[in-house]
Amino acid sequence: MRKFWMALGGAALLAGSALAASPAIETAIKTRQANFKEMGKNFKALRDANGDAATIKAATAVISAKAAEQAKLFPKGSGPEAGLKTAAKAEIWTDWATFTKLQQDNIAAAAELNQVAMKGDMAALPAAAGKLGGTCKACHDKFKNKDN
Ligand code: ASC
Repeated sequence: MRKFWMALGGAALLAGSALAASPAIETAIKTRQANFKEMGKNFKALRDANGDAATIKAATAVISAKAAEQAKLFPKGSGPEAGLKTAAKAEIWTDWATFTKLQQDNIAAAAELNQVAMKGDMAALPAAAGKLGGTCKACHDKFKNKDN
C-alpha cells in the first residue's frame, strides 16, 4: 500500500512538472502579448492622430520597436503545450520558416512606416500603415487562434 501512495505521489509530481512552464517560457509569452497590445494601442493612436506629427512619430516608434522585439519571443515550448493562455498556434513551430518570414515582413513594414513618419512624409503614411496592417493580418490568419 505504501508503494502505491508513493507511486501516486510520483505521478502527481510528474504531471505537475509537465504542466508548469519554465519562467523563461512564461516571460516570453507575457512579454510578446504585452508587445502586441502596445502595437495595437499605438496603431489605433496612429489612426486617430489626425495629422499630428508628434503623435504619429511617437506611435510608429513604439510599433517598430515592439515589432522587432517579437522576433526573440517565440521560443520552442511557448505554444499551446506551455499550458498558459496563448493564442499562438502549434503550427508556428511546425512551419517555422513561414512564421519567421511573416514576422520579418511585419518588422520590415513597421520599420518602413516609422521611417516614413520620421521623414514627415504624411502623404506616404496611409499606404505604409495599410501595408503594416496587412502583415499583421497575414500572420494572424495563419498562426493565431481566434478564440483565445
Ligand atoms: C490592429 C491590431 C491588429 C491589426 C490587424 C490588421 O490594430 O490590433 O492585430 O491592426 O487588425 O489587420
